Amino acid sequence: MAKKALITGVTGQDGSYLSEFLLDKGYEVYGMIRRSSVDYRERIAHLEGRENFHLRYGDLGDSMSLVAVIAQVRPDEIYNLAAQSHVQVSFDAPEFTADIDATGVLRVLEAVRNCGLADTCRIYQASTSELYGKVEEVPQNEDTPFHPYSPYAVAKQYGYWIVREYREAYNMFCCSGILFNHESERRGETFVTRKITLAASRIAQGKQDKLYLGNLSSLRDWGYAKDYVECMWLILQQDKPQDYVIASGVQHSVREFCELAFHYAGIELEFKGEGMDEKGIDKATGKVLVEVSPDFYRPTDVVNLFGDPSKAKRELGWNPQSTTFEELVKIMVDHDMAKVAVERAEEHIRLNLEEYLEKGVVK
Ligand code: F7E
Repeated sequence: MAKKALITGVTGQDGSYLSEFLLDKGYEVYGMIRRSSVDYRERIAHLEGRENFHLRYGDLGDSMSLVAVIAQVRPDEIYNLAAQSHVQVSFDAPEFTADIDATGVLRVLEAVRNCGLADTCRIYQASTSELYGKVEEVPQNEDTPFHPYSPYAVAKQYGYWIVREYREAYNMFCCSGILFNHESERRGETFVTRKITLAASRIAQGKQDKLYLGNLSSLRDWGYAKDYVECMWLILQQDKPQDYVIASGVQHSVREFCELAFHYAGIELEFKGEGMDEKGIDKATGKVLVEVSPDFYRPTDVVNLFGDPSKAKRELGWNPQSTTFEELVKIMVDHDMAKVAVERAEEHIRLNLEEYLEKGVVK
């Protein structure tokens, strides 16, 4: 019998890659989605209708729906990826963030217990490097103390500890993957990497004049999301439930990400000035293409994330460098250059059609 996996947050970047990964492994995959009048299923549209891929309605804010889905699916593995995952948004919606990212985790664990699956169902919790926050050591590993530095991180810290508590109190097989930033061509457009690769592609093709960013000096450990979902699965295949840091082990600044993305889009940038006056200038034309805006600064910002993935390498046999930073940026820029080119072609066709309709060439 095929194993059954339930993925919350299936419509997100990680949910879509994990679904593909588990389907390839022969799993029966159940994705949990929320009812919405807006279509947000773009990332999983290609999977809908596949024999082993099913969607069920449920919400981390609604215990009854979780119990109903879990009782019906009776999963062997649950991947709890659903969250309010935007750090900046968590300052504007802290209560909602706490409800979903903290209490939501508890609701999943309790639903599993209430369905009588505590001894058989393994649970993966999407934890985060944001727990290290205002970092107390560099690089960060599984023993580094936490210092959460946003409402998002504080909520996620509850999620992390409640998973540990259920592991110890009820002997449940539940684990956290402490994932550092992981990006891809499917990344949401308001996270800094995707915002940059899309803007670089639009600027290179004459569809945007400037990119406004916040803290250019912020340091991150960026990996490829497609590689990271394999770890989620590996963590649940171990003999003992444990938590793991998943990171690339390489650190870059937002500024460096920007320079490389523009380079792959065919523009050589150089940064001049400091703080709010820093600007990214096109070396060839002297035009200012990147500026700093206070709108993208956070009340408290995490500025030095750098993961040590030694344990994952050693115990999971995982290669943190199977996609390098340079390859990641290139994959994202290539994708967005093509996306912008298609948008331009569509716009061109639409404008021509409007003109032909006006002139009566086509009716
Ligand atoms: O910011 C700085 C910003 O929003 C990265 C989530 O997946 O990873 C993600 O959280 C850095 C921060 O991701 C802009 O201040 C500068 O220092 O791409 P981000 P994040 O906050 O690191 C962790 C692991 C998670 O768990 C989260 O769910 O970039 N930054 N200028 C900017 N950030 C944004 N978004 N926009 C800017 O214009």
